[in-house]
Parts: sequence; C-alpha cells; structure tokens
Amino acid sequence: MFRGVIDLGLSEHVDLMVIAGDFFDSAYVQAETMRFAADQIARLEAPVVVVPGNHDHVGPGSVYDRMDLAAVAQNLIITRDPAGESVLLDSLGIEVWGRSHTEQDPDFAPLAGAPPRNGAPWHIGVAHGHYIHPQALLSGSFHIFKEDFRGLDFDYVALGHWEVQARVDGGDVTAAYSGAPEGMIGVERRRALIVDLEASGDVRLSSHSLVRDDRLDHADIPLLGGMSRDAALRERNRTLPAGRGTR
Ligand SMILES: [Mn+2]
Repeated sequence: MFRGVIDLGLSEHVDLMVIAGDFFDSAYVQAETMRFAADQIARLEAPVVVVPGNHDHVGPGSVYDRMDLAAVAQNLIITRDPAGESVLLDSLGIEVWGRSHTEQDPDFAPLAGAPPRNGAPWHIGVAHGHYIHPQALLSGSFHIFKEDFRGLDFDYVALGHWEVQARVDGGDVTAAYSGAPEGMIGVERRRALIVDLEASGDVRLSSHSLVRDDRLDHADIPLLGGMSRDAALRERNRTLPAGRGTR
C-alpha cells in the first residue's frame, strides 16, 4: 500500500507529501520495514514531512532514533519538537507546523500553540489526535474539539490518528484525516488524499483509491461535524449510567 501511495504521488505530480503521524506502528518494527519505507520516500523526489504521532513518538525509545532514514531519503524531514515546529519549504511557498508526540503526555493537545503564518503564502497545520464529534464523545486521548480550530491561521490541517478517511468541520479551516492506506478490519482502506492548494486561495481535496480507478471529489468525502468541549462533556455525562461521569 505504501508503494501505491508513492506511485499516486508520482502520477499526480505532488509537490509535497505530509504524513500526520503513526507512520510506523511501534518502535519495534523490523529494520527491513524501515529501510523499505525510506527507499519508497526517496522515490518521490519531493519533500516528505513526517510529524510523529503516538505510535512513532519522539523522545526516549523513538523509532526514528534507530536508523537515519534521512540518510537514505534525503527528501525526508521529521519534526522532533513536542512544543511544535515549523518547516519552511521556501521554493514551494509552504510552511508546515506540527507538534511531535512523546509517550509521556496523555493530555497532549495537538493544536495548542499553533503559530500565525510567518510570510509563506501557504500555511499547513498537522495535528495528530482524536476529533470529537457526536459519535466520538470523549473516547481515546489527544482530543481535538471544535473550538480548537477557532482563530487558526492555517489553510489546511492534516489530521492523523484515525484509520478512517474523513473531512471534519474545522470552521474556516479545511481539515481532514487521510486515513490509513492499509486501513483496518471494518474500515474502508486503500485510499489516499490529494490536497490542491489553488491559486484562488481555495483548498480542494480528492480521495484516490490505490487499487482501482476510483476518485472521490471534495464534496463526496464524508464530513463530520464537531463538538465543543462543554457539549461533549454534557453529552457524555447524560449518556453514562448514573453515578459515573462526574467530569
Ligand atoms: Mn495515533
């Protein structure tokens, strides 16, 4: 599937690839798998920015300390700063910002401290976390609430952590989970997202199957509405059995 993602990038002539975390499932993947990943990234011949998620976190025991992937794939940029880090791709007029996960922080807020744009025409955020929508309530960690998008100076937010592919309501900001190309049981798989940053300033997504001739336009990609923190807490307390859910 990853080979297919790179093939799609090549056939679509992408200028940049963003991987919004959980690129590797754990720090214990085989060296052969890491080498394969780096070889594939090197084929793209465009910058590839990885913002590590919880499965491929930075810090002690990081999978990225096992092997110098960027020595094989010189177009690979891995962010490392849990407080957030910007990567300027000057020739593209794009700046990418994201916070790298560590294993130590269950209260990690993926969009906290997002900076305003800093001169580059396009500003892309990367957020690895769990978007809270009416069916999601407060399960999982690394919550992203509707209000977390308010005031963000991003043209697009690339979301990671979910296997499903979906757009989410980011207010004025276009935001989506690409989903995991390999997917998981019960989740449609074998797709990747292409993001078009158009001269008009519009951001348009398209979803591409990696195994058949099948493309979904922006409006046909499922869209989930979000919840505020307060509404999610109220709803969770209402639906939990009496005596539980005191917060
Ligand atoms: Mn994750």
